Amino acid sequence: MQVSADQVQQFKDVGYTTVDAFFEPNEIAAMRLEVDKWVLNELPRDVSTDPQKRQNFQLIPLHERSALFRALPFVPKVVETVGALIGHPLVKILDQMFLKPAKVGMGTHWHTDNAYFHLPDPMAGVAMWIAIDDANVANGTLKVVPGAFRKIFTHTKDVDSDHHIRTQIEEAGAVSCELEAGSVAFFCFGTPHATGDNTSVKPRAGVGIHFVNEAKAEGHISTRWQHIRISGNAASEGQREYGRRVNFEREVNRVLDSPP
Ligand SMILES: O=C(O)CCC(=O)C(=O)O
Repeated sequence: MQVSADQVQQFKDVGYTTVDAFFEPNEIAAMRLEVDKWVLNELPRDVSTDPQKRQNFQLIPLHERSALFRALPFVPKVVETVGALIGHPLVKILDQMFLKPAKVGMGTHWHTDNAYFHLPDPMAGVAMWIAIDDANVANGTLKVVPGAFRKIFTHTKDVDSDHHIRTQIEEAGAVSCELEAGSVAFFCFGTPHATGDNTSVKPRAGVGIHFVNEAKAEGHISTRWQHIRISGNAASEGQREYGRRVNFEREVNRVLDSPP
């Protein structure tokens, strides 16, 4: 198992935890190549409202674009870890990539995921945020507010983004999650989080994948979201949803063998 009992306890107590080197170097190298391919094909969209000033590129969903990311939620270490945090049966409801270009990369303002997903229990859902590149304060890594996941935060339209919402946070209580590429942050749907501007000279990408405990969230998962069964009796390794069993290792090798 990739996550320790202390990390699981931290998640349950304060609503987030981080796991260093969650993915192997070859796995994160393959993810990086997928991001390069998307950028080459101009798939990520700038969602900022003032692109002359700052830009925030987003690609959503990923599973339609990438067999690698289609398979990733089914990887045993992902299933075990997410299951240890929120319990089984798991469904994946969203996958997306954020890319902050060098110098002009714009952060994503403070929000909780539950402001989008509306689950009665904010601990019934978790986001897995994967550092595709080394993520630090200078390039706007993920920030979270520990221990605030049961509070209700009012959200309003984010005027810097064409579709996001945001809340206001007292930043003094926030923690920056500095993560090397391949490391991961897990935070529950109630945890306020944000990313900062990328002031560095290199672009920085992160992937967010959202999971829900289907039993705890029964009747509350909107049909707006994906519904990919990852664990439990109805899970089929992707056969039901994609018509074929997924295989992450196969996709890692395929991507590494044919870079864009
Ligand atoms: O990477 C980002 O800029 C934002 C990620 C995020 O807020 C999310 O996945 O919910």
